[in-house]
Amino acid sequence: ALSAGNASAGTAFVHLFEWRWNDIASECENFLGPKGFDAVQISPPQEHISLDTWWARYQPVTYTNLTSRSGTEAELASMIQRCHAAGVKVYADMVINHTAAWNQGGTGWGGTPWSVTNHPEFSPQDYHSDCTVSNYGDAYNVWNCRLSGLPDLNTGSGYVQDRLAAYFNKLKGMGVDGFRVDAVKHMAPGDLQAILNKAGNPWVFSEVIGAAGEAAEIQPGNYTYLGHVTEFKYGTDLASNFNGQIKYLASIGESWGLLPSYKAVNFVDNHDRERGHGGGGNLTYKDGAKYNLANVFMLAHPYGYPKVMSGYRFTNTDIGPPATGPQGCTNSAWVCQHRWGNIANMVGFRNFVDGTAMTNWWDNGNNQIAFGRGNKGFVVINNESGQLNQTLYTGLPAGEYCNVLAGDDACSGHMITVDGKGYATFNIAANSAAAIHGGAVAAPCR
Ligand code: LM2
Ligand code: CA
Repeated sequence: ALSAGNASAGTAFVHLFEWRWNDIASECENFLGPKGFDAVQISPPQEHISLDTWWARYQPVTYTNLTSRSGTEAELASMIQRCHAAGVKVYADMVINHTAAWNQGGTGWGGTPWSVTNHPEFSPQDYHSDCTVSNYGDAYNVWNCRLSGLPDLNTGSGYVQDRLAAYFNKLKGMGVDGFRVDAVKHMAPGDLQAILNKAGNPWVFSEVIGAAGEAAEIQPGNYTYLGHVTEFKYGTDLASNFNGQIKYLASIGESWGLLPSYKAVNFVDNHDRERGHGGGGNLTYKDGAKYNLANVFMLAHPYGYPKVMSGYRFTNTDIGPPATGPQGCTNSAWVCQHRWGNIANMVGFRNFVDGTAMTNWWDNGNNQIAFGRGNKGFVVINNESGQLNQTLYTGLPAGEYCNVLAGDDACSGHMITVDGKGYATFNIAANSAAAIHGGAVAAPCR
């Protein structure tokens, strides 16, 4: 957590996928901090292969030269400081299961020559013997063979663990607050545990994609003792219900086979899923209003530690980021989901209602729902193509509340009146939502 003097502890974070360090620093100052985002997940900061694909970032060339498409080590260090000053934590994406493979060799982004048989930082004995990940019924195969042909580091070796821990420690020394660990399903839990121990046990969330029918040892629940774990089923559950009937979301949570809420990093989509990599079935920015509403639901509902995806427009699923940066999200080549008014203002909602349970659920038996968070906030979601007109019990104290989803600024939208008995009337257009909370009320506007 950040030290005293910073914004209140937050509850949700954003992945600024393929953003440059300098652009992230500005975004922390101009938007993420003011809107109450807890943290930003950044693209992998290590040196990677030179190729105009986003997935080049997942092919490490060195762990010591922190020069990447996002910028230099000095720019990385400066960004971390500027984000901290804005009250935003930084989570680095750690690709430690494997090193580069593409074309068997080349020159890294930072100028380092490399090849599969002569890696700049590891020797042949630092890798598992060559075999292919091919049988998800066999944990040994998934952990110790090559994922997509990528040379598989022997993460059980003390030497390899020391080198990888040194990478963690370097980033920690620069101020990184936590880590997304990539491809954790492809490492034995004990291997990652040893690496994290050598790195002083930082806050992490492990990327483990659960799938029925696969080996028990590689399921997400086997990694929760190391920290948070990605909950991929959350996003596909949201998609199937937003494409079906959202009334069923009344019970989403552990009873749906999801990880315990306090261990889960949940998301509507991520950088892989929006491209159909590693599976599909998620809503993405291309789904427009439905995607927006799914994010509103995620941020309003108490489950998990949600992550908002924010990337760039694409048709080709391999292509790297636009040549010019987002420029404060004025460059439309970037989607900037986190700047969509509805999504960002729900971060403020989530921060305000933090610690309260879901209350006062209402639905129309179909695709209109509403629920409260204790007596602090209330949200109404209309996932139908017709208007919603309802007077609902909100549980909130009487007052004039700002509909934080009606305008970019919390108080520029429409006002919603909660009467002395806790009821309010909502008139909500098709495929949109309304949200009110005690942190955004009329006169004085705060
Ligand atoms: C992940 N999670 O476990 C990342 O979230 C995912 O984005 C990564 O795959 C994966 N692990 C490995 O870090 C991406 C991408 C792959 C890509 C790899 C390596 O989804 O398509 O594979 O990064 O860059 C690419 C080529 C593939 C090729 C491989 C090796 O698409 O055809 O395999 O590189 O050169 C021969
Ligand atoms: Ca492995």
